[in-house]
Amino acid sequence: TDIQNQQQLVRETAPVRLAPPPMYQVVLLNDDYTPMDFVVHVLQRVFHKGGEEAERIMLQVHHEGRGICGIYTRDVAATRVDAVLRLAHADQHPLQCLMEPVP
Ligand code: NFA
Repeated sequence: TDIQNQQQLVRETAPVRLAPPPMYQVVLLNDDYTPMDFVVHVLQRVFHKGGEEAERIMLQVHHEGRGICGIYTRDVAATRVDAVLRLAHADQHPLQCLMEPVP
């Protein structure tokens, strides 16, 4: 039967190994105008960070110029970048956010 043939194929075929998908880090950039509280809010809302972690990332961006919000597949990273930019634009903040491939 078809099912018996299929089971035989499954047994005799080497297991398919998929390459892991390319990953992207979402990066937040510092600026002189976006309020710290707003950045913390964005990190909690978009990246599901707790208060302490959100504060830590915000301060890293503030002091070092940039910081990683998370590492995701391409679609998830792009959606989160878009969410950040929309929230910032809606409140007229210049906050910038981008994604880059993880080496
Ligand atoms: N540098 C901003 C300020 O002093 C705070 C900020 C942090 C902005 C992280 C953007 C990203 N208000």
